[in-house]
Amino acid sequence: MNDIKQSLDAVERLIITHLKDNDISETIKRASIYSIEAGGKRFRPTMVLSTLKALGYPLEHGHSTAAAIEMIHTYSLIHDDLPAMDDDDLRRGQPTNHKVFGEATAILAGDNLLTESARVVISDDNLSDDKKIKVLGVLLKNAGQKGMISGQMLDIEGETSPITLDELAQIHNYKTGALIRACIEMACIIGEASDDVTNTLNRYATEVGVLFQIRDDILDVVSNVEELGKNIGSDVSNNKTTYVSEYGLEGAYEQFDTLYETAMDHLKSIETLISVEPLMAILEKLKINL
Ligand code: GRG
Repeated sequence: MNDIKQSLDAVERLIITHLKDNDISETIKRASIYSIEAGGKRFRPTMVLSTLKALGYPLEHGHSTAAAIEMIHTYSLIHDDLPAMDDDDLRRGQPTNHKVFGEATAILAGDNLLTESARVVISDDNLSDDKKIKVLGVLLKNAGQKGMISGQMLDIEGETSPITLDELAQIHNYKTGALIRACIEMACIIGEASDDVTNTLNRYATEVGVLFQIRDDILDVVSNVEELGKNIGSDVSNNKTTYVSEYGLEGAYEQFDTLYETAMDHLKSIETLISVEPLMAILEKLKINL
């Protein structure tokens, strides 16, 4: 087992142990743990840990931060699935939180994951108070009105009328990009990266966020096409603006490849300063199944 995988297991245990420490509400405990245990790729914790590995810093120092970002991500998915938002029945291959526990409990489970994420970082004995404050500042900024929450609001407002590609990019930049950027920025604080390295890694993080979204849009179409037994490229069926609806499937693949090379070049520009391989591996992961 490699060190990132071992750390991801430790992060998982940290989240569950933290959530189990609730002798007041068994229901909140079960509902919060349910969505964490439902699975997921753990992409954001992997980004935190891979950045620390690249910086040559002990991975344990990133465990609480990796746990916190996954808790916030999971809360956002629970709330996104609610009837008032996307009204989804399945998430991570399992019934959504509100389908199992009811809407009121799902709202509270999401609130709980958000709130407790900060306490996980605060409880970390590996981090100095200075690092904790800086990490929490970045985490909460990107989760809140300067990040994911405003992105989600823009997305909801954009559903009622067609949006431009620039508006779409802005929505993604906040809705999904913000948490991804936070992973790198927090790891740079913990791993004491130089300003030069931090700046380059922040650019790389923005590119990873966009790659993540283009990939999601491509897979959405490809899996729908497979499901419906249709001919790839013939149909971008709903009228949502996506990278595929704007550029076509081939165009979206091209956008992906171009950005992938740019992100690789950014990493290569600092390869004498840090070990860029774990961050290159993230880019390679994004290519899998495309
Ligand atoms: C409700 C506050 C609030 C925010 C919701 C991120 C978000 C904001 C909603 C998710 C909607 C969505 C499906 C976006 C597409 C890209 C995305 C974030 C997919 C889910 O992330 P993955 O693929 O999921 O990392 P796993 O399950 O692997 O963790």
